[in-house]
Amino acid sequence: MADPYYITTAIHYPNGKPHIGHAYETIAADVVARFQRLKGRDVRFQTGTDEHGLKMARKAEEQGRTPRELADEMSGYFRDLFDRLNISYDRFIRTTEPEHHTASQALWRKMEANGDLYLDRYEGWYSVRDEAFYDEKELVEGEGGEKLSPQGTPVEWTKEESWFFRLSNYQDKLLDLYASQPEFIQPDSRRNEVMRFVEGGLRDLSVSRTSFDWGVQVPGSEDHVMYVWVDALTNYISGLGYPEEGADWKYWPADLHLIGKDIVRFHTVYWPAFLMSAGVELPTQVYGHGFLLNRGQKESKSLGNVTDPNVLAEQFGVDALRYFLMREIAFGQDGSYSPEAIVTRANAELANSFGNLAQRTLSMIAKNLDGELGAYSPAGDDKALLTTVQDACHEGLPQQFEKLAFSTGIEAWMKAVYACNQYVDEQAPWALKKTDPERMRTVLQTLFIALRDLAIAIQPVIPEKAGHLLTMLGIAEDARTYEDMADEGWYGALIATGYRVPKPDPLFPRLELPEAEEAS
Ligand code: ME8
Repeated sequence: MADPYYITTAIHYPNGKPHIGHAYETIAADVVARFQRLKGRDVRFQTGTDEHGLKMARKAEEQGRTPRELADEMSGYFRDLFDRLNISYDRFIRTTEPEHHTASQALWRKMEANGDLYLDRYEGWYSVRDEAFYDEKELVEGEGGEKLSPQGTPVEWTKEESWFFRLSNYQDKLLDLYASQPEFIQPDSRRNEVMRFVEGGLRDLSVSRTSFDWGVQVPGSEDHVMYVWVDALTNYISGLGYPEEGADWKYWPADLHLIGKDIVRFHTVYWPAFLMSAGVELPTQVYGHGFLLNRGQKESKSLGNVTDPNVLAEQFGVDALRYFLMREIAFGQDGSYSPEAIVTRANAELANSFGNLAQRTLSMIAKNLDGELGAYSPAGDDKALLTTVQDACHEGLPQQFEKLAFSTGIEAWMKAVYACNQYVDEQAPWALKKTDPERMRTVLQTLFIALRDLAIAIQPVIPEKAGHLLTMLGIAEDARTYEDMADEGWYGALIATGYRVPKPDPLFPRLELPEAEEAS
């Protein structure tokens, strides 16, 4: 039985259409999910939409419709985008699903039974945009002297009856958790921030609202709906059927909650405290990635620089976009994108290097060898190249991907691609065609063998193109895992079937900047 692996993204607020940050996070999670599948893990990958709360209620009101209408429409855009980006999610959860309500109420009852919930009055600051309560001392001053949350969003004074969660009781337990499981919060910089926050003292948390009703009803308290983060975090277990421990419960605890840096506190302070209170095992790791910026700036409607990720996918192709995002930015840190940067990176590494390598190798085999490969007897140079490629594909890339260091992993892989191109230039198989056709055959065979590992290894990042290349290489769909890379007998087996390499179609056409971009 394969070892279960459970990865989740944040669930996204469908108060508007998805933006590039949503695409970035979900692509990164997809790379991990595909990577773990290729390693043989039994992967469960969950994403979805976070549909309750005041932010949704207000946005719907502004538009003169119900929150449900807004959620239904916008959630559809998220799903469509993720399908278009080739996101291999197993479960797309919506927090308005009745099963999710049941699960949230079950978790609530457990926390209540543990003595961690009490009724009182909340009086303090609330940011609707962050859906977060803030202490006075955390607030910052805006340009006009107004009070803002530490994220720079408006806050409003809120006063109402509320249920409270005894977060203050969990301070020591949380500090013990961070100390005993240093991997629980990653990267380390985020871990340090959270530790400082918790060491500073924890106040009990307001966990229900009475001033609106768009949420999960608090069991036994008709006038209260749960604070949106309580039900939102519960998605990670409701999506597995909680409170029933059915067939999908084997995936809990999650191996990785992949989220952005702005919501680390919710995932590493509140969430483990809720789970401890309810007697549910804790996830293994929360990873807070960095933010994606548009030419160094945060996207916002007022700056007029909001980019629809669908348009980027359309302009540059899904795999080029995925590749760019994983390659350009050191995961964990903030990073910038622009059409120029996408075009430059994709042309240099995909079109000119990897694509060109595949294209020239397969065309020469199709043309000069009539597609027939034949038995292989490599010389020293050939073996050396294959060792370089194997080191990168069997170890370099996977070791880095395991640590979510996508860019460094791809870089290791790209170095092997460069080595192959250098080998082609040095060996000049086109010249060997007349002088030494047997040697030409060996060179082309070597490249063919190298391409198979290169294509298998990079599948998590560019699944469609790598898959297409593997098909052109004659590799069966069930022989494309990382374990398959270690199989030495595959080439002989392929030759035995009489496989003929087809004339290839180009994998990565050179990209051009869209006209509007050129003019600017
Ligand atoms: O926070 N770059 O939803 P959300 C990279 N519903 N990532 C970004 C980003 C950017 N520019 N902007 C946002 C919520 N994100 C809650 C989560 S989970 C139980 C509830 C990331 O739609 C952000 O950090 O505002 C978060 O991980 C995800 O996108 C969804 O953000």
